[in-house]
Amino acid sequence: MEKQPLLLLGPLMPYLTEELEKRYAIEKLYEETDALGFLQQNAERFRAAVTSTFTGLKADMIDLLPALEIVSSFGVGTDSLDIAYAETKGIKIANTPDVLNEDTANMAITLLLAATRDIVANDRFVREGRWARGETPPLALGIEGKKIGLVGLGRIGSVIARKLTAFGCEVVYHTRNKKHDVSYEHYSDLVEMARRCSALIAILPGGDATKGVISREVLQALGSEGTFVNIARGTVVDETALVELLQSGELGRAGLDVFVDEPNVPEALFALNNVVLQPHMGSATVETRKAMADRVVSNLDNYFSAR
Ligand code: 8YV
Repeated sequence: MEKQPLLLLGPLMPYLTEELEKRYAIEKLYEETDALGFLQQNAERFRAAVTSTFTGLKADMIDLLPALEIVSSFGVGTDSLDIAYAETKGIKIANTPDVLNEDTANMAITLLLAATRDIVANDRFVREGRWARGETPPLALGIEGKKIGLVGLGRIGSVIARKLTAFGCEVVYHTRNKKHDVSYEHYSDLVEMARRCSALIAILPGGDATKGVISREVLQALGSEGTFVNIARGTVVDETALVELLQSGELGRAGLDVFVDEPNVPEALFALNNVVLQPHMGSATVETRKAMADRVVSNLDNYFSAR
């Protein structure tokens, strides 16, 4: 039976490309020197496409693919996908939720522990020979018994909450609406929650609705003994304020996996000893990325097996 044509909008991990190639007649738009010309000649062939949170899916691309019925996206975040516009065209958008919850939550916990225990600064301390020269690093911070505020309590946030509880932390959360199926204390006022917490962990969706939700005021309320962890999107925090407050010490520590203009990270952070930096590695383990890839494939297989 002839394979269904499938358009890959951006580069994918090799395993995913190989799995798709077994099942579909794939075309790699990102390898076309004249992508627009290619689409003008071939768009009608594609009922399905694959993208990722990094490549995204904007209205102008949707308009160039009039036969599109389904787009399977590698990643759980949908802030780079124009879902509303896709829905007006009757296009189904499928992402890869759930399979990345545990490892992304583990990265949040890792960043919290690495930041509060000064892991990166003390690694540098040893490598620079300062310990051998008789210097002693400053005491770090514990998390046992501390109040940790989650900004967002969705699938991943709920796993973070479970893990923090196992570490003996008191979990509280801020969401627009209180959740009635959880026992954690809800704060409708994020500044108030920040004021009462030892750390904040951002795990809310990216996009216009959450842009700058973690403001300068929130970070100042968290304060010089506070720790901010971002495992969500760079856009959810006032990044300029974050950098300035970390530089001045008005914010104690940070563990950051995401940034506004990835892969470009504010260089002022590089010299700081009170921040841990990661290149958007939340779900980036062998096991989880394979599970995400398998989900991208199953999204498509399930769609076409029902038609
Ligand atoms: C991925 C993510 O690493 O799933 C998401 O939304 O941010 C991460 O899990 C990345 O976006 C994959 O492109």
